[in-house]
Amino acid sequence: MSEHRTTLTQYLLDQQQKHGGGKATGDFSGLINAITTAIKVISNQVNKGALIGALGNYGGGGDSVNVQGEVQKKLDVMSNDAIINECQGSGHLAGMASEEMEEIYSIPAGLKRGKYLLVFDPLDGSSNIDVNISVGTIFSVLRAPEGKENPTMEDFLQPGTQQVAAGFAVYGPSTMLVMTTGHGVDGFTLDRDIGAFILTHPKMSIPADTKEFAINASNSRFWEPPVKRYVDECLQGKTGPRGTDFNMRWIASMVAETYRILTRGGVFMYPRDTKDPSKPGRLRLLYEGNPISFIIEQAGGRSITGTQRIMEVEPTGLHQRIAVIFGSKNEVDLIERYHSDHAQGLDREFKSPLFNTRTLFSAE
Ligand code: AFP
Repeated sequence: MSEHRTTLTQYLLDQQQKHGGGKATGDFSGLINAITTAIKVISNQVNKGALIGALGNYGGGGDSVNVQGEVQKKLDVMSNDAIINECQGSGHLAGMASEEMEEIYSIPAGLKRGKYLLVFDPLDGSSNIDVNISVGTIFSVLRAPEGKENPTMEDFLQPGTQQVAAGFAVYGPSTMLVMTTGHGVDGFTLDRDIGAFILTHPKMSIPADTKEFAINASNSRFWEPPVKRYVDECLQGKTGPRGTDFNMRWIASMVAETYRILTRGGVFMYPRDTKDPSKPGRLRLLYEGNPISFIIEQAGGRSITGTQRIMEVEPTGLHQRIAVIFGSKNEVDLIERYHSDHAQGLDREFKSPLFNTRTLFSAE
């Protein structure tokens, strides 16, 4: 007899029963089904790649650039279209916003509106597509303002603590869906034979400690002192103040790093740096920082800018960037303390020759 398995559809019905307070209308479940249908479409497109002409840059001869000033990949646009097409007619949304679209997307006239807003990065890590490294989709569900036919951009500017749900897909050796509705984090694997997501990783939890960190070390000369101090100590390993060796990863695909951290712990850092002082970070708050932070916190981890909980940052723009440091709680606590020490001038003593503490990165 085949062992019992829970499909995403059954999971949503169970969650609706458990947490819907008897008043659930099925709207939320309907929205998640629409989003995950789009994710299946994207998974298929990513999986086929060159076979369907999905590789390379969008825009034929002249490369097209998105609102971020980054060259758009064909799959960026195809993934954005998949989400718009699958979700706009679901009847559960009052509007959408995407990394790939400068303005918010209003639900076309004639289509039923719903009570949620959907914010998403249709394809995260897209610089990895042509080299066949895992990429993903990130989404965040917010409440739409009641009684407002067409929400404005300002209605999307909600802090991460207001999220109803958040999730991401990783298009890797398996297509995985990871999601939270505020009651823990659950992981699903796409069974292509039946076209359904199966609950395979219930109640994902991040170990509080880790010996693995992820950061793009080519930016080290731009890092602020607390980050330099933290990474320096990790690199000193057993010979330094941490007294143990660390491992380093950098996949340049945040969803893949996030999934690894959910599975075995770790720390991901894309901190504020001096490379472009006009930008407080590389990653975007509304459709990367907030949804990933919601999942990380729900799995027992922490997610900060260095000095503040990311989910408490008051958004000021649809595409605003944010510094991102998240993962194993005790490690993120330490990084936060190093930022606090620096702000109070307490870390200067560590530079004094007395302590003979040499940084492996050139001092600023
Ligand atoms: P792309 O989607 O433009 O590839 O950016 C991916 C990303 O936002 C995040 O997923 C990675 O962790 C980070 O950028 C990689 O940044 P670097 O290319 O500077 O390492």
